Amino acid sequence: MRERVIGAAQMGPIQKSDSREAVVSRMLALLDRAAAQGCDLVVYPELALTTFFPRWYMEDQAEIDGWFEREMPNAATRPLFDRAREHGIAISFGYAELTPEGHHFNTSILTDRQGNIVGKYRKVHLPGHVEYDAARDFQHLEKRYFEPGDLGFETFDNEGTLMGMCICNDRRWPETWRVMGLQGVELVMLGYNTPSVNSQNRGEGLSKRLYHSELSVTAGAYQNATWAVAVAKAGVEDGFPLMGGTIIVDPDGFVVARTTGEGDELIAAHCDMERCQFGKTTIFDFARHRRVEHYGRITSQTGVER
Ligand code: CDV
Repeated sequence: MRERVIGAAQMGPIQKSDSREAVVSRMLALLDRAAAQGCDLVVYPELALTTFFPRWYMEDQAEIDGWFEREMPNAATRPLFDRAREHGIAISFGYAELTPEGHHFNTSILTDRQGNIVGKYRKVHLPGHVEYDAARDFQHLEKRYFEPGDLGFETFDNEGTLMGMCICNDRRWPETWRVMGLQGVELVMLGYNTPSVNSQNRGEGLSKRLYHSELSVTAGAYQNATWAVAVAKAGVEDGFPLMGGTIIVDPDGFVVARTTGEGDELIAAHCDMERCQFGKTTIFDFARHRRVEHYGRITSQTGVER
């Protein structure tokens, strides 16, 4: 399939007390809307099945593990896989993964249109901190609850489209996009939970936060000549606001569809994968133009050095 109809299924807030089943029923409603619009792929947010639990400081490992899924699909999510198969829609969504070996990851999966999982990604760039931080307006404890992903930025041929995933903070790192760009990626899917307020700078303002998100995604799409879908979980979760700003971006870096609110909302766009070819064969023809002899610092160093 070279032309895909892609749906971005923004989700409104999920409260701490909401069950997985209640959340999945909202995801099903969005999926039905996507089917009515002819979508063949639907992308949901990061940690789509629960509230953004890393804002809560927890010490009890059993309580922490309660936010994680031990298998996928499981009893709560099976209806989503079944409905997607009935509609012939591929899906991608994020969840907290607890592996049989006891590892904890912030994960996204991708299915084909028959409901088979054909791709998995585990978040590499984990923001936040490990211990309770009284200096912040609120906590962001991803570094406490998750290990950095161990799967890299793989791409997957999903029924003729080369797809890759990243998650939330990953979108702000050009390395994320370029590693997928170097595999010829045609569609990057990502979900996010981005607080509307900067916990370390409450004066920052929502418009700047929305701008930085859109800037990251449009630049990543343009510089790698790929379609991109960035999907928010938005609205106020137990008093903590998350921003919206869900967008679908073309390989020239232009936004072709965007949400308007902070609730459950489905947007869709016709995305011709052939449109990636112009950028990939001209200004971003990597084989002709990249100068790797000057890029050593990218992989040999993390912090700033002179
Ligand atoms: N879930 C996230 O990764 N959120 C980060 C916030 C903490 C800045 C983000 O990059 O949106």
